[in-house]
Amino acid sequence: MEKRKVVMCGVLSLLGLLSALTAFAAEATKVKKSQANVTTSGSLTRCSYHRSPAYNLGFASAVFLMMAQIIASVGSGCFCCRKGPAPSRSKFTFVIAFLVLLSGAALNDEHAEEAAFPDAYFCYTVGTGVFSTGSVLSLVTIALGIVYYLCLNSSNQNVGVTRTVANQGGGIAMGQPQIPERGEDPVTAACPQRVLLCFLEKEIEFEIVHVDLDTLEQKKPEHLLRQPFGQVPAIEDGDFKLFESRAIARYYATKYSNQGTNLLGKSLEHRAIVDQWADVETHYFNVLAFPIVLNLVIKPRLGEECDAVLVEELKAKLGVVLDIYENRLASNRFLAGDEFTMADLTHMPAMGYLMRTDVNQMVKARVNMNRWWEELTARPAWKKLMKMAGFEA
Ligand SMILES: N[C@@H](CCC(=O)N[C@@H](CS)C(=O)NCC(=O)O)C(=O)O
Repeated sequence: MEKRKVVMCGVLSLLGLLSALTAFAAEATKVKKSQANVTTSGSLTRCSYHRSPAYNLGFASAVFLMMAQIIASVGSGCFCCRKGPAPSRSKFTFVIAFLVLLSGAALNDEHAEEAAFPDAYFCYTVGTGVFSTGSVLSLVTIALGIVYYLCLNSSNQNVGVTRTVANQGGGIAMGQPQIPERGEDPVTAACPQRVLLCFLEKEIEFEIVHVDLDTLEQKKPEHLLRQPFGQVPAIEDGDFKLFESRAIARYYATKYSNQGTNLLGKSLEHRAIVDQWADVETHYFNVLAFPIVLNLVIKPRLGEECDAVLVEELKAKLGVVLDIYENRLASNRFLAGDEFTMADLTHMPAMGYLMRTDVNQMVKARVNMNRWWEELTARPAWKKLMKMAGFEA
């Protein structure tokens, strides 16, 4: 289990234990009926007792419980959503336990009350077992909270997705990027990979915040503030926020034009050629490559059926596009000329996935495309990205 999950479960268990122990202590020290002083003088009856330790203990127990509930909700990133197996049940037991503990505590405060009708008078003290019930309900609430937190934070090794947060201060070059170790959250989604590849080529320092597609974390209000279509990636660069992987890559390539690989081109004309082939990727290549990857890679992982007929149609159309690439690469080392640029980079994530399917035959059959792809995948930035994606050791 990840360290943060272990810490979270530890904190919640500790708070649960404290809540339960203080509630049991309140049970042991509560005002008993025999300790209430009932006196009658004339027509007036008076009930009085001193504040017992159960007042503070019951109150402390309710506070520990509330802290645990808030921490579990914040940790799950979900205050009022209904996903997961236990949210509504944990809220129900929380409310009951909280009210039982608070009202039990209140009935242990110093008390003095007079009644004019002795026959109708009743001296209220907390009944036996009230705090114990609160204590058990606290434990149940926190156990459900832990289950809920773990469910909403379970990471899927195959379809992990990334929200990328740039972590560069004041536009100052920060030297070598810090490559996050291959951990439990590999960056497998193609669009975030485009941005990461740009960071790696440009030697930009960054921090990754993973967004779990399996639990639809990308559709949560806090993520929609960054990406209103409920997708990844999105970046934060100080106060500046941006979504759309291609726009993000262009933004960083421009902002850090003086470091790492020049991805944008050297002259007005060269930049226009780079843009032209980058646009070809968006409008001719990706519209075919994406649904092929969806059907051949993503759907089978999710246990969904692949549309084989559609894939064959898409492959036929992709062949025409690849012929144009083959022709271009016959006289150019890279798509926009002699140098590796954004035009090549932007193809790489989807190409990487296509090459893991039988579409790789279509590339291998084209000599220049094959040579181009081998050169692209030999780049150190790509190798680092593949490690982060969990594809290579
Ligand atoms: N045009 C967007 C596409 C973003 C996109 O399709 N992201 C996928 C992952 S590659 C995603 O978030 N899928 C989850 C979903 O649509 O709910 C970009 O390039 O950023």
